[in-house]
Order: sequence, then C-alpha cells, then structure tokens
Amino acid sequence: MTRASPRRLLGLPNMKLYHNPLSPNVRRVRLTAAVLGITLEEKLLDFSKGEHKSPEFLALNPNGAVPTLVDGEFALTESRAIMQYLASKKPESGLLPKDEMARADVTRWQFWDASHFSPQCATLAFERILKKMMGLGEPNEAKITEALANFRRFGAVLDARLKGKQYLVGNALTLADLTVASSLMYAKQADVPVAEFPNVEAWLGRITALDGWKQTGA
Ligand SMILES: N[C@@H](CCC(=O)N[C@@H](CS)C(=O)NCC(=O)O)C(=O)O
Repeated sequence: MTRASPRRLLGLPNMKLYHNPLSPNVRRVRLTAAVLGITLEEKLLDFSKGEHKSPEFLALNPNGAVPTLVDGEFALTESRAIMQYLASKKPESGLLPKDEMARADVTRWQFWDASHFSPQCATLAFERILKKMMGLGEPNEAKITEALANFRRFGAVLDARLKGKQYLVGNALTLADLTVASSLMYAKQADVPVAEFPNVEAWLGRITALDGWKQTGA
C-alpha cells in the first residue's frame, strides 16, 4: 500500500514536477524534495519525442525545458527558484535559513553555481557522456579544454570556501550544498578533475552519502 503524502491527507493535491531524469537541473530539485520529505507527482517528459516542446508544456514553460513545477495555478521554472519555493514550505528544515545573511549567502552560492560552476560541469558531461548517448557526434576537444580550465578556476574557489568546513554556508546542510553538488552529477563518468580539490571531494562525499542523493539517481 502506498502512503498518502501529508498534502494529500490535508486534501491538497501534490505539486507536479515535469522532469527528465538525465538532467542535473532536475536532480537538484528532486534531491531537495527528497531531503525535505516532500512528495512530488512526477511527470516524465520524453525528449526524444519532443514532449518538452509541445504546446501544452510550452504554456507552462516557454523555454521548453525541465524542471518545471506546478502548484495549483502556479507554474514555476528555474531549478534554483524551485528549490527555494520547496524549502519555503518547510522553513524548519533550515535548508533556506531564516537569518537574512545566511539566506543571502545560500542564494549567492546558487547564483554562483548558475553563472560560473554548473556551465563547466554541463559542458564536460555533454561532450564526454551525453553527446555519445544521444548519437550527436564526437566530443568537441576545444570546448572540453575551455571547460576544464574554467572548472579548475572555479573549483579552486569552491575548495577554498570549504577549507575547514563541512558545508558551504554555516554548519549545516543548505540549498547551497544541494545546488552545487547536483552540478557534479556526472563528475565521475565525465572524468571531471574533482580529486584535484580535496575539500571539494570530501564535501561531495558527504552530499552523495545522503539518502536523498541515492534516491534521486538517474
Ligand atoms: N536554468 C534552467 C535550465 C533548464 C534546462 O536547460 N534544462 C535542460 C535539461 S538539463 C533542458 O530541459 N533542455 C531542453 C532544451 O532547452 O531544449 C534551470 O536551472 O532550471
């Protein structure tokens, strides 16, 4: 027998998540929901059939991309915004701290990830793993070289931040950790040089040991 989620017990429908399990942007949202203990009704979109470009889906997300969360009449896109929305449903979790400075610090790392870190990880995953998987041709070595240089630049920033720390912000797990770690979803398979940054490697080991991480693998 499947257990009804707390929202269902209150007569509220579960929030819906349009997703594709191969996406690191989806991973960070599913990981957040798992850590928070929030049940999402998952709607898988088959990219090979173009389901993410259907008129019905484009009405929810004109970018034609996953993840997209639907809560009643409200459709929300952008993985890191969705994470904040989910965490705000359970403020007691501390994933999005109440303290203004700590909360801004979490948001800072989410923006840092979106602007600087995840694009390098995404390029390495695409060129080395996903391109082949999708039959899209040979890896582009120039793009790989550039992404590796940038990964090392920003990896050093992350490593310095984590020196003597268990987590990115304060002394506890927050959305900052779940955001940045999810960008490293394909680090092993794509041979991303995480091992060059010992503080990052140790921290990533802590995040990937979470039950929520194990439950949300592709
Ligand atoms: N900034 C967005 C990026 C979303 C995104 O690009 N998702 C990819 C999967 S990782 C996608 O659906 N791509 C399909 C497309 O753009 O056509 C987020 O963080 O949610």
